[in-house]
Amino acid sequence: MTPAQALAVDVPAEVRAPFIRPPGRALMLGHVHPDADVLGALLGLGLALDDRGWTVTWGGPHPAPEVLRFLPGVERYRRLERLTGPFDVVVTADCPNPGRMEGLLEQARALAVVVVNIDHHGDNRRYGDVNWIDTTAAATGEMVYGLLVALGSSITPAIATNLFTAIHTDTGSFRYSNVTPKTFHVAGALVAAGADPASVGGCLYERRGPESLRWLSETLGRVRVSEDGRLAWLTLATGAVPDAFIEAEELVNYPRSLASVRVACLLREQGGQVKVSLRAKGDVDVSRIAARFGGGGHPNAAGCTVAGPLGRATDEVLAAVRAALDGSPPGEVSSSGA
Ligand SMILES: [Mn+2]
Repeated sequence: MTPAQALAVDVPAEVRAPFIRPPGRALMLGHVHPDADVLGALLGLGLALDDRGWTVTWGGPHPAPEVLRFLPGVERYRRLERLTGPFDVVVTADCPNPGRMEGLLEQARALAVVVVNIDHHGDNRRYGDVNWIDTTAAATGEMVYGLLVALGSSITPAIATNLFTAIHTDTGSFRYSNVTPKTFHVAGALVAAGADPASVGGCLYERRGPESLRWLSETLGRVRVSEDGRLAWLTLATGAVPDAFIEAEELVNYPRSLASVRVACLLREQGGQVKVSLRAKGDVDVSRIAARFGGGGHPNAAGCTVAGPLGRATDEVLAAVRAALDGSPPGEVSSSGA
């Protein structure tokens, strides 16, 4: 197999079609609290269109978080309330649930010729005019790379950095079970195109503020582990540590990192509600647990929002996780992830 063959990605013609036309107007629409896969995919694709002469708007219900302000072009991603169209194409990325765009999708639909929904979540609700859902992709950024290759777009260092960062974060730095040979081929091509792994890793993980280790110790002291060791959780009441710190850290990875743990939970109180992050190591499908509370995600990484107070939400979620653990066969813990 030559590298070129290995990199070939099967992109359906209907996904390519909206972009094969004279330069038009495009909206790259993100969802609430955009992460690196959302931003990297939208910036990577949008910058490629921009390079081809398109007029591109980027944004969503929330701005890009501080920790991702290093992404090339991120200064063009804005908080959006009222959209000004028309748009020849609207792209959503990594967003299974249209409700997470808080009304912006409905506005966009009225202003757009076509909505292209690009995602790797199996529970995607297929709300686009074109729906490209590939659950074998480690990240939406990996899919966008394939689309750009299929379109014959040149991958600039700025585009490569965005897509590489999307893949880097969604794979837990290439550690999770979603990593395939294709993931490494795409990551390799992106590095060849100008993404700098040391720089991206440094920006993501080595820019903590001076207070953050104190907050981290405050946080780690709250991790609880079930008697049988299979379940670990972390609860954070409003104001326990700063929001910016929580958003900059994948705190659920600390309870997850214990050898005996099969499901880890982070429960974070926010404005009367509790945001729940669930992680599994392969033998419990946490997306099904999240779905019971109106959320969703991947089998090994999912989330939902539950009504407060924190104590009751914690009891409800842990009960659901315990039931799922009891329903799954005991056995060895496989190493797998988001
Ligand atoms: Mn993703």
